[in-house]
Parts: sequence; C-alpha cells; structure tokens
Amino acid sequence: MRWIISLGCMVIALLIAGGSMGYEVGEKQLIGVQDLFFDNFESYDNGTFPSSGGWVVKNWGNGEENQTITDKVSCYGLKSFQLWGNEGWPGAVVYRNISAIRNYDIIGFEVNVMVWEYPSTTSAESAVVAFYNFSSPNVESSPVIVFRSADHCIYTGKIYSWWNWSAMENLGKWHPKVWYKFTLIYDRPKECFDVYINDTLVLNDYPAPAGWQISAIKLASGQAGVKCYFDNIRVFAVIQGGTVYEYIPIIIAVATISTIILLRIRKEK
Ligand SMILES: [Ca+2]
Repeated sequence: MRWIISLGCMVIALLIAGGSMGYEVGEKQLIGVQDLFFDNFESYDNGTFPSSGGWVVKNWGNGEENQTITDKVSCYGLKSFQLWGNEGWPGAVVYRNISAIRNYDIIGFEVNVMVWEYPSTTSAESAVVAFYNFSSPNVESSPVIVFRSADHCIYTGKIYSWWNWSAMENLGKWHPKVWYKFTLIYDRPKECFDVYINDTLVLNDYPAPAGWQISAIKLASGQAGVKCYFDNIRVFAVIQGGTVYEYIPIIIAVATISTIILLRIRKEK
C-alpha cells in the first residue's frame, strides 16, 4: 500500500512540475492563425461578379461577362471564381482590400487554383495570386505565385520580376484542369516567405523585401488568355507568442504511471 501512496505522490509531483516547467520547444513559437478574409464563392449568384464580397476589378481582360462566379467548375462546394485574360495585354485582374493585414508581421494566403488549358501562346502568365497594394494598385508588392505559359511551370518570387523568370523560383510543372492548393506564409520582419503546394513545403525562407505596401490580395488571369479558376481563398495572420510549452511527454508519463497504479489496485483486489 505504501508504494501506491509513493507513486501517487510522484504523479502529483510530475503534474506540478509540468505546470511550472513544461518542455520549451523554442524561443518564440507560433501560437495560432487568425483569419483576416475568406471566400469560397458560394454566396454569390451564378454568372455575377462578386463585388458584394468586396472584389474590385483592375482590368476586364477578355470581357466583363467572363470575369464571373461559375457553377460549372469548383474545388469545394458548387462554385468558383472564373477569370479570363486577354491574349496579349491586359489580363483580368481583381483584388480585394484586407486593410487589417497591415497590423501583422507574419501574413499568408491560401487558395486553390486551376488553369483550364495550356495557352496556345507562350505569352507570359496565366493564373496569378499575389499580395497587393489596394490604395495604389499600380504599385505592386511581393510575393507572387504565377503560372508561366512558356514552360508550363509554376513560379514564385517578387512580383516586380515577373518578366525576369530566371530571377524567380521554379516550383515545378502545372497541368490543365488540375486544382493546386497554394499556401504562402510571408514573414515581413525576416523578409522571407515559405510556399506549400498541396500542403507540402516546397520552398523555405525565400528572400523577399518587406512588403509594407501590402493591403490586399490579387487574383488574375494574365495575358496568356486562358480561363483560370479560384476557390477557397483565405488570407490570414500568424500570431506569435512568447515561450510555448509542450505538455505531451508529461501527459504520457502521467497516464502511464496512473495506468500502472490502477492495474496494481485491481490485482490487489
Ligand atoms: Ca466554392
């Protein structure tokens, strides 16, 4: 009986130790993600432009009627947002103000993108997703995800260097009618960003100048002149904290010891 009391005291001691010390897993850890904007395009009528959701046009591309909510293609739910650029110039460009984004150091976007077909031209870009400057839309900011037409590859980098493909990072081939999920997380103080494709990290700490101008998200179907589709777009901030503790090892230890005690008590009965 005495050993059970001893073990019980040990469990209590472990719990107290866990509560006061924990296991430090880093000097400064990420403690959460706060959504700043989300749109799955389900709330709009088919065939309309989603201006009621705050989307604004910069270029109508291949006609006003072709920049539209559609129920013919979707990644989640029944609808997505179709953009269709002109072959040549300009493409179809829209953006959405998210002014709260200025309040956070680490920001990101997540979006599903699909390009309908390979362009018949090698003109520059088809689908584009980028952080943007809402109040000065002609002043563009980094970073960007862009589908290049010439080699059918996805690129990332700074938006100013669109035409300097060799200065950008090639993230691999894209294929028509395939949805790709992109997650880009931009650490402005560190001046670098990470890119995930379909939840797999494909680029880590890519250098990028601090995007102080960023206040919006931009979508486009560029001058490749093909239909591009966007769904489930999310813009978020990563919230940082001080030291974060990891309690899992302590919980496992306490659970194991408690189980031993319970088994021993049952055996004695
Ligand atoms: Ca949808």
